[in-house]
Amino acid sequence: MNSLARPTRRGLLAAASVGAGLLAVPGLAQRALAGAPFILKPLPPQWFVDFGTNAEMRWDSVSPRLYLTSQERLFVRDHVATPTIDASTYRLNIFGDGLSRPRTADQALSLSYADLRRLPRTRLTTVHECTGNGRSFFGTQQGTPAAGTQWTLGAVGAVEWEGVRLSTVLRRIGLDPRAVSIMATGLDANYVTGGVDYGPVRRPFSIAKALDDALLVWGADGHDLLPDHGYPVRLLLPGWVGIGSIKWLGSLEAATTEQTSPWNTKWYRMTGPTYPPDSPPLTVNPVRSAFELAWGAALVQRRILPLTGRSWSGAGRIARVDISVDGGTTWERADLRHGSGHEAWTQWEYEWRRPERGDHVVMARATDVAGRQQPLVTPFNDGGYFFDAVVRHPVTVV
Ligand SMILES: Nc1nc2c(c(=O)[nH]1)N[C@H]1C(S)=C(S)[C@@H](COP(=O)(O)O)O[C@H]1N2
Ligand SMILES: [Mo]
Repeated sequence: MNSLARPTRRGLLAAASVGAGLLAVPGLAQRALAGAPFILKPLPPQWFVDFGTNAEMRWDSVSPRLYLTSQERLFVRDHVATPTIDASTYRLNIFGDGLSRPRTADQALSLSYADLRRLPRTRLTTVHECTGNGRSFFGTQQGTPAAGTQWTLGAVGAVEWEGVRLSTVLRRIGLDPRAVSIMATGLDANYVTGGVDYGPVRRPFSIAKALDDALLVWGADGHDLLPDHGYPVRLLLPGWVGIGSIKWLGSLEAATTEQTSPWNTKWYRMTGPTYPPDSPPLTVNPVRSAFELAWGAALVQRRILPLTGRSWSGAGRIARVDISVDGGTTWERADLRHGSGHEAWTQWEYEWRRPERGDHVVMARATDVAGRQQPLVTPFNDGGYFFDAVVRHPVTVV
């Protein structure tokens, strides 16, 4: 029977592809042995590369005609596995000494799914991206592999979210003016790795971000969130590292002191040879670009060969994109397609004139409105975060 066969295959696939490292984790090993999938939505191989607990979108499956990424096409990044949460019993607990009337966890203000959905709703389109997007290129392009999911460039999407501004919620509850940080904690199982239980996935963020554009999200692309993307409710920190957007949001702790979790001290900050030991937790995403092409795509020769793709930045819009079809020797501007009404990623097109038959390396290099330009080399960091260098994309003209 199909519904039984699929989880089994996925469970085995996941176990095989992640290897011994993850199987040392009891929760994951049990799940794999039980044949349960980590990710619940279908991951057709023409749309996704399946890494077990993670799955990346294939850029060659992206239609140049569609600006937005639907949830069914969006990458998934789970530390453990997607939980199934009942919206009718779901609660978001808000507490901390940073509220104008301080509350301990036991005294938390508890909001139901229905309470949240009654709040004033807003829609916002953002680029949603994993901090480790592009990680594989530290190895394949720069010769220094970084451990972690070997994403190419598909751990990203442009999503139209629906929810309520966190500032609306916090203002209604009342914040202490001395509050500086908020800890967001997920309801998924504890993250256990290398024999250490790090507790539930959680990461603090600044009050400034909370009061600026952070959202409590219950929908995307006009539908309820899918379980894999945080159903019933997730946090969204626009433009910031994906880890900040805690899925299956269980609690928010507002504090008058800086808070820490392994997700802002041990992971998701820069460590390694060229970084100081006290480098700050990562926040705003860098600038990146991708062609809407398979790796090593075979392109049929014609007089003018259009190349399409997208560029994006955590800091704002894309100001310009330069394309090279000769491995970086010469560059020409791509045509940017603004005016889609959205402010997330920028679609572009380049007309490759008279391409010769044979192997080529095509490259796209973006600059954002903040003046940040993609470098040609990204300095190595242990976590393999923020690979923002221009990717050397091989193609063959046939
Ligand atoms: N509770 C919880 N929130 C989480 C995660 C997680 O494993 N558990 N993964 C984070 C990471 S690293 C990323 S990149 C995004 C991925 O969101 P998506 O799976 O909806 O694309 O969720 C973030 N929020
Ligand atoms: Mo991530």
